[in-house]
Amino acid sequence: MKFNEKVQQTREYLLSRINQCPSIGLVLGSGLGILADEIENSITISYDEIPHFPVSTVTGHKGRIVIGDLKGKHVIAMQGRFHYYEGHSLEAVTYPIRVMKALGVKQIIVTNAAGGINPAFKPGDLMIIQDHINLTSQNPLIGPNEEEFGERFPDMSEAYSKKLSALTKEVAVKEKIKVVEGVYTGVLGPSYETPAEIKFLGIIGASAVGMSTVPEVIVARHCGLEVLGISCISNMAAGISEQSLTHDEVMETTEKIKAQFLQLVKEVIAEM
Ligand code: 6GU
Repeated sequence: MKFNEKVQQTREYLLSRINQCPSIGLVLGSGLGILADEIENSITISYDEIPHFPVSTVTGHKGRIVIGDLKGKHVIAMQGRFHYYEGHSLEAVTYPIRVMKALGVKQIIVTNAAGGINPAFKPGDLMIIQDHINLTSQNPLIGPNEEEFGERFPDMSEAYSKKLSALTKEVAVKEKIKVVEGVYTGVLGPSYETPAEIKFLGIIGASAVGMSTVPEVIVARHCGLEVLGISCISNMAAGISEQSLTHDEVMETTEKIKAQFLQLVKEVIAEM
């Protein structure tokens, strides 16, 4: 079946379950899925019910979408995303972005847990993503161009919306939430980086590193979605702090920062 036909079938199915189309999409990273629990008048659909949707496996990811109202906006949230390191193709990893576009979404907020490389960062910081470096040696747009979605050579000169970043900074000041800004580097994982790799990433301009977001943002820009990216700095990367890295530390820090993360994103949505 042709790619766009698949997306249309997924869209038809979701439309049959909802009564209003979302305008904002949320991709919720490790430990940040709780934002979806705040959505009102919500309809929850697990990924395995949705035609052509991949199924998630990593712990801390629920694997469902929640559609409803948040701060006066109609939103669609992915609680649990797909990662390349799980063995999914990049087509699968980015499929939900195409589905959001097909449902009428105009803006997306992508969130993740990331390792801090900028030595001024602290675990628990919220970082507005200014830009990214794709270090995956992969690109989700490889293959015949999906003309229905966008052009062959999409511009990435403003991958992350300056307008939405500025809005987020304003909201953070108003809400007295500390935010930092920086460049997110996307790698494949699943092993964390060595200290030498982190030193290299720092030299090339990375502020933080993680295993998601880049493929989704490439596909989002291809189809013209406006993107806001927020990283929760869950730990410092290898060699930046003495501590060795564990997924448990990532989950513990996100647990602590949850309240501020929720408040920030909700107030931003209110102003979008
Ligand atoms: Cl240190 N590295 C990567 N690749 N992903 C992470 C991380 C580090 N910390 C949280 N996610």
